[in-house]
Amino acid sequence: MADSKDKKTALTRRDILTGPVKGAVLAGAAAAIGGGAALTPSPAKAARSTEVAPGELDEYYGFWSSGQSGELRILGVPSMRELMRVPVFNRDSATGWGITNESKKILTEGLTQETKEFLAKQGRETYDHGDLHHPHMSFTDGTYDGRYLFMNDKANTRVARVRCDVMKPDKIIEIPNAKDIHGLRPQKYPRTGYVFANGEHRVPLINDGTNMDDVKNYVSIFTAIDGDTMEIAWQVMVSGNLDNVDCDYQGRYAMSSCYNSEEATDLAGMMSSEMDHVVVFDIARIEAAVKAGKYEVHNGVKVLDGRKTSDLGITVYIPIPNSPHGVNTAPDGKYVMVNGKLSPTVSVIEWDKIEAVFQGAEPRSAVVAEPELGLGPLHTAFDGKGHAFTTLFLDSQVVKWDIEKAIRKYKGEDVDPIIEKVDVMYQPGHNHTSMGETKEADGKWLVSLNKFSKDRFLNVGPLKPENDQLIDISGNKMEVVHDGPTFAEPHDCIIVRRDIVNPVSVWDRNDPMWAEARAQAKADGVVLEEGHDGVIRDGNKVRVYMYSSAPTFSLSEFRVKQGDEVTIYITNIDDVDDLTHGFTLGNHNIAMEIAPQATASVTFTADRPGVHWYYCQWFCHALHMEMRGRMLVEPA
Ligand code: CUK
Ligand code: CUA
Repeated sequence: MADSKDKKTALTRRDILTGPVKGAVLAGAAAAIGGGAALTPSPAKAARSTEVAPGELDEYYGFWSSGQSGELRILGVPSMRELMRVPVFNRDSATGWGITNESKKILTEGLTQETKEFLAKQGRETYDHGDLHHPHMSFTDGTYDGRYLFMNDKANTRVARVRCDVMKPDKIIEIPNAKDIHGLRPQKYPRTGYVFANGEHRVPLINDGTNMDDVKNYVSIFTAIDGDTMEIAWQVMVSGNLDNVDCDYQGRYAMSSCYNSEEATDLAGMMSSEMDHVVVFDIARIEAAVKAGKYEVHNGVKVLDGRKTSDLGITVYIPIPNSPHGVNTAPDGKYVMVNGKLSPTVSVIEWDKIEAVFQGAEPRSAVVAEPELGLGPLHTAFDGKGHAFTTLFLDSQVVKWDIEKAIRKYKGEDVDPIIEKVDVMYQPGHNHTSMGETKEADGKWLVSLNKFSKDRFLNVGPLKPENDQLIDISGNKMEVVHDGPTFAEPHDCIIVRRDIVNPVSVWDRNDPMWAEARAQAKADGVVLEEGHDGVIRDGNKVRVYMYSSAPTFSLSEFRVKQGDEVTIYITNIDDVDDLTHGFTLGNHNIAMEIAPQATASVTFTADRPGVHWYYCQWFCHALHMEMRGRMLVEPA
């Protein structure tokens, strides 16, 4: 029995980091890192408090991915309090996402025709899950503008947009031709603009089963989406597996890391070569090629050839050691970091040296530094003061280093770019600094999203939470100041100054979210805003309109016949901050949220004769339990 007693007798990493041996171990680590690394343990220094007192507000919004949970999460930073979960690719029991007509429309209308047919044969309208890795905000002039959040679904090859005014998705599109969207970033300048999305896995471009063994001709697909319309602008075929992406502050390029330049389909093959690459996309050259008609149309999308063998001149390939992963542009606008993953290095590329590569210069001439930082570098964040912070997955550390010193070292000077390493618990993937992917990086906080929590929390069984740690980077020494358990599985997050994000508290009655409900009501002579109610029969279709006003539904009962197709429209006429009602119809698989001034609707077949209660499931009033009514279904 591996119990906690056993653990206490052995020296765990936790003991090392908190116990009396800490100083000795850290001193040893300093020696191992070598000269220049100031790692002498400081006497307990008062880190900036992460405590945000009851009633006080956080300084930053954190937008967190949830990986295979499929939702977007909103946290307050620095308290790390989870504020909201925004269902996107998943289904949600609390809000009815995936149940209401309004959410189903968003979840289904962007699917490809082929997917709709495939799912229909499975008896489904849309995918039930998603794998959300990368949430990023829209930009204007190099910084966040508070309009939208964009995010990918790796599992079902989709990209979603969330409106920041109401924090709900308004568009979810499936990307044709590509397979499994992983890296995603919005254009930083002049604005978003494009949203760039990497199709990770290689498949035949015409993937109809006729050419499955022709592995050499598989392609991965880079997609540019118009962030305003959520339509696909163009796609580029690429050599190698696309992983992560970022773009510059000049609006000229996007850059994707590629592992498996070998283009193998098994692990040994994918690892056989020492060098992989990044691929750089020249946006103006691509737009010119589109204008000149140098594309093929596949599934309604313009696809250009940007493979190594292409002579279109829209991409260049820069060799990078061993399966690079994260791509992160520094806030100075000059450099972009490509994280080595299987190589202990981060390759620093100067954006200004890329045009020469397009004109024929040796591709590696754009690399201006390649510091060796530690084992398993995955992602890099910035403080806006010339420092970079890289996660070391295998070393379970974050390393702080000096960008200019790394460049000088690459030129041959005897300097050590590494400033400090801090232990994180355990195995970090992404990290992110406050405003760190904008030109307004402010160097206050760093979040390390750790894939393992092991012994950091009470044991909850074999499946453990992740551990998101908050690090104070405002001083000379990095200091881990908070452990934040999270459920599966934050890959990435952004930390946005709160003045940039300004959601509403009450919906606008004319919101486009329920435009179809409004149009149907109008056709039925019902004015939703005026709190009309009633039951309209239209053949075997029945439309039930009611409004909610704490603590009542305007209809305490309605009657339908077995076999009717029933649509229930509920408008919450309460105009009060935080007065959300709900509608749950017992044993019908129906529940939905109706926030102040919103309308929500749901359609089902009334196939269970008898009495069924509907009730409000969001506690809204002292008489909340009494907020209910009966659906009477007459037998056929
Ligand atoms: S990826 Cu998960 S740790 Cu999907 Cu951004 Cu690097
Ligand atoms: Cu309305 Cu509870």
